This record gives sequence, structure tokens and C-alpha cells, in this order.
Amino acid sequence: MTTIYSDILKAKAKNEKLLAILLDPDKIVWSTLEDLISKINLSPATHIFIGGSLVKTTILDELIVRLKQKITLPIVLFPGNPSQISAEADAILFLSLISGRNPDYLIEHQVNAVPILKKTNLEIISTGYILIESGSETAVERVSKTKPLDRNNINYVVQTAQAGEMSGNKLIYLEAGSGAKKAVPLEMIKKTAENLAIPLVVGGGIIALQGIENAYAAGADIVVIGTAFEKDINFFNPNTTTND
Ligand code: 1GP
Repeated sequence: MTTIYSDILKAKAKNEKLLAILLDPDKIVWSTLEDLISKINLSPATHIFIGGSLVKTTILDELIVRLKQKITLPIVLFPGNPSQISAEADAILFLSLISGRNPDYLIEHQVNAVPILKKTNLEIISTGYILIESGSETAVERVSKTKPLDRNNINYVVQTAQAGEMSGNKLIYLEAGSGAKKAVPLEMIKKTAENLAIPLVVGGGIIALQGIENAYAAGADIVVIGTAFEKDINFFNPNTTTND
């Protein structure tokens, strides 16, 4: 049986880089969903991540069902809390916010998610999630009530990532925060990738195609793009125009 995670491992083994488009259901404009879907299908994305500060699971279910009618990419939940779980998705990043010291985001939400997850067939991908300081307070910091790690203390970030790997996480996610002023430093990506065997996800504040390439070159296995595509659905295909 192939799984989303085993495909990620295979891609890493072949040095094939992966790209996730992050969709925030709260920000979806339903009247333009078809256009969004066609742009996703034209983009180099390999995965769809879905997450945000939403509370209405019905919207999440409906969005995923609509996406799956026309998109074959794996749909992976990237939840902020257990209310953001949909059985319609393919997998879930089962996140532990290991940069923080708030037990709610280290274990409490995970415990509460179990009865919900047990009713789904979602593939569960445990992920050590590390928030990096990025120039100003981000939503993750605000909502989780945790401090990001110092962007100048690379050794401590690497050590945190290694602790995440030793704890059994399948992915490490270096996160600057959605819409971050400054993306994760390339040297930090490099040192972290060099010291991990598991795949490395990098996201937050990447607003140019070159930024994606730079993150890959530094060692990211998966890059996540949210805001840049949300603001401009031609971000990945600047030479195409919309049908409106
Ligand atoms: C946020 O890493 C993702 O969790 C993507 O961030 O919205 O800044 O692209 P952006």
C-alpha cells in the first residue's frame, strides 16, 4: 500500500522536491473556487495543505469534497486544533508545537483529537512543528501563546528538531508563520536538514519563486506556500491570465 508519507520518503530518497499549497478555508472565496482549482492544477504543487483558524467543520468538509472532484493531489490537514479535522481529507499532520512550552499544543489537543481521528481513515503523520521568530508576532504565536525560537540561535533550533526526530516524529516543520515578514533563514534550513534523517518541511513568509528554490537548495524537502498564492493565484504561473 502506498501512503502519503511513504511517497514523501521516496521523493526525498530521489531528491525530488515537494511543494504544498496551503489553503485557509476561512479565506476561500467560493464564487472563484473553480478558478482557484484550475490554477492549482496548473501549478507545480504536489500536495494541498488545509488549515487556518476556522471553526466550522461543515465548510471544511464541503471544501475538500469540492477540491477532490477536480484535484488529484493528496489533501493533508494542517490543523490548529481538533475542531479542524475532516474525514474527507487524505492525511493529517499530527502536530506537536515543540518550539513552545504550552502543554495544550504539546499533548492536550492531541489527546482530544484521538476520538475524532479514530472515526476517520486519515493517515496520521506525526510532525514536530517549530516556530521560528520572523520579525513580528504571528498568528501561531498569538493563538498558541508560545514564543518562537530565536532566529539567530541555529544550534538550539537544530537541537529542537533532533529532539523531535528522536521523539518519533515523521516530519519536522520549520515555520516562520503565515505571512511572516522574514522567512526561515537559509542557514538554519541547511544546518537542520544536515542533522536530520526525516524529511524537512519549511514554510512561512516565502513570497517569491526564487525563495522556494533557495529553500530547496538549502535542504528543505517540502516547501509550503500560503499567502503568496492566496494573494495572487497566478503566483506559480505568472505568464497566464485568469478567465474573468
Ligand atoms: C503557514 O507555512 C505556512 O503555516 C505558509 O506560510 O502563508 O507565509 O506562505 P505563508
